Amino acid sequence: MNQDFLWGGAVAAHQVEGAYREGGKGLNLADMMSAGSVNSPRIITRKIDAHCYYPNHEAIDFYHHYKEDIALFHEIGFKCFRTSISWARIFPKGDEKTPNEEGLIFYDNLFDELLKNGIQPIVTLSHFEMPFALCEKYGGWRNRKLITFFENFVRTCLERYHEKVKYWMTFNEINNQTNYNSDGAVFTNSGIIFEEGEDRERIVYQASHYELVASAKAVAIAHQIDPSLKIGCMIAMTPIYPYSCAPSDMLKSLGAAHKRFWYMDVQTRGVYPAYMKTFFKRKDFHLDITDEDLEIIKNGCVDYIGISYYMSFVLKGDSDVNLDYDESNDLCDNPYLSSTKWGWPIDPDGLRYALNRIEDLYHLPIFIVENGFGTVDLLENGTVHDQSRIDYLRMHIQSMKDAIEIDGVNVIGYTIWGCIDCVSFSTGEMKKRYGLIYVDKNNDGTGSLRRFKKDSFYWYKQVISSNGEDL
Ligand code: P53
Repeated sequence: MNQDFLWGGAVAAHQVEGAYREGGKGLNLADMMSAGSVNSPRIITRKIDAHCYYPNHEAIDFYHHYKEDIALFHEIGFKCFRTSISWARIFPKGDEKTPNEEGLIFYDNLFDELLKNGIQPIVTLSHFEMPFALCEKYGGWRNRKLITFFENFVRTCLERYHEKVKYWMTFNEINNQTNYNSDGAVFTNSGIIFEEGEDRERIVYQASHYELVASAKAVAIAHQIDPSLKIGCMIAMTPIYPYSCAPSDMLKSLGAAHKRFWYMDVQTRGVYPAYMKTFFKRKDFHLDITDEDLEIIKNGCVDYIGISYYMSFVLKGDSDVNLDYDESNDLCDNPYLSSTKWGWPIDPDGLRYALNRIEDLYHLPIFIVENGFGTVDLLENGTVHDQSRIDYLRMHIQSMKDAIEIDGVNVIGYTIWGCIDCVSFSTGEMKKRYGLIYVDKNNDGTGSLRRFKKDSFYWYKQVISSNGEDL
C-alpha cells in the first residue's frame, strides 16, 4: 500500500452535528424527517410537528463535541476525515445573496481543528443536503433555479476553504434516486416531494440532469479558484449481478447497471451515454437539456471517483428481456450471501469486483469514502466488543487490498462510514451503529452523549499504523 494512502473515517453533517437551530442555521431536509425503523419508513413532515421526534435535531451533538471527537480520531491515527457542509448553515433559506458568517466560522473551526491534529478534511458539498425552503419554495431540484443557488453555495465554500480542504465531492450518492419509487431516496437526493399521479421517473431524470450540470459547474469553479483542488463525484456502488447465467438475467442486470451508473459516465466522461439518450426518447420524457448544459457538462469532468460500498444487488430477467429497472420491485435475494440485521447483503468480494469494473471503465483514481457495518452494539463496562464489525471491515479491506495489489486498481483512500455512531440515514435510528466510537444516545433521544472506545477502535488503529498490513 502506498505510504500516503488516505485511511480515515466518514460522516455527514446532518447525521452528527445536531444544533439544528444554532448559529443561524435554517431547516434542512433531514430536519423534517421523523425516526423510522427497518420496517417503517421515515416520514417527511412539511412543518416541524411538536409531537414528532426528529433524530437529526440533536443527533450526536458533534457541533459542540467536535474537539473531543477529533482528539479520538487523532488517537486512532486518521489521516483524513470526511464530512459534509450543511448548506442551511451557510445559506439558511438557500436563495440568499450573502452567506451566514456564523455558519462559515463553524466549518473554519472544524477544519482548523482537524488540520491541527494532522487530519486532512475531505468534504462533500451536498450530502443529502439542502435548505428545506428550497424544497418548499422551488420544488427542489425539479427547478432549474437550483443550479444557481447551488453555484452560490459552492463558490462560497470553495473560496473560503480551498486552502484547508483539497479533496471535495459534489453530490453524495447522486444515483440513489434511480429508485424513483422511494420517497425517501428522491427527497434526500433532490428535495422533491411528489404530488399524487406525477410521472416520478421523468421528474427524477430532469432533476438528475440539473444536478449533473450543477456538479460540472462545481468542478469548473473549483479548478478556477485553485487548480490544486481535487473534486470528485460520489456514487453508491452496488454491483448488480445476474441471478444466473441465463442470458435474460445477464441483460436485465446490464440494464439495471445502466440506470444506476450512468451518472458516473456523465461525471467522468462529460457526455451522456448513448443508452440514456435513447431511453429518454423511448420514454418520451422531453427533458429540458440545452446545448449550453451539455457544454458545461463536457467541461466539468471530475478528478476522481468517490464511492460508497455496502452491498451488491441481484436481478432476474423477464421473458420479454425488458431492460427497464424499477429498483423498488425488481431486486431478488442472493442465495450465496448472508445479510446484516437490516437486510443488507454482506459481500466483500463485490468490493473487489466493483473496484475492477470502475478501473476498467474510467481509469480514474478511486476513493472509497464509505464502507461499514451497521449493527446493534452492547455497551458493557465502558466498552463494546464488536467482533462482527471488525470481521466485516477486515474482509472488505482485504478485498480492497487485493484489488490494489493483485489487480492494480488505483485506490487512493478508504474511510469507514459512521466512524463515530451517528443517526442512521435510512431509518433515523441510533441503534443501527457503525462506529469505532460508541455514543451513548438511544433511539428515543435519551442518553448522556458520552463517547466510548469500542474494540474496533483499537483494531483500526493498528490497521492504520501498519498501513494495512496488520489486519
Ligand atoms: P444507513 C443505500 C445504499 C448504500 C448506501 O446507511 C446508502 C443507501 C441509502 O440508504 O446510504 C449511505 O445509515 C449514505 C449515508 C448512510 C450510509 O449509507 O441507512 O451515504 O449517509 O448513513 C449508511 O445505515
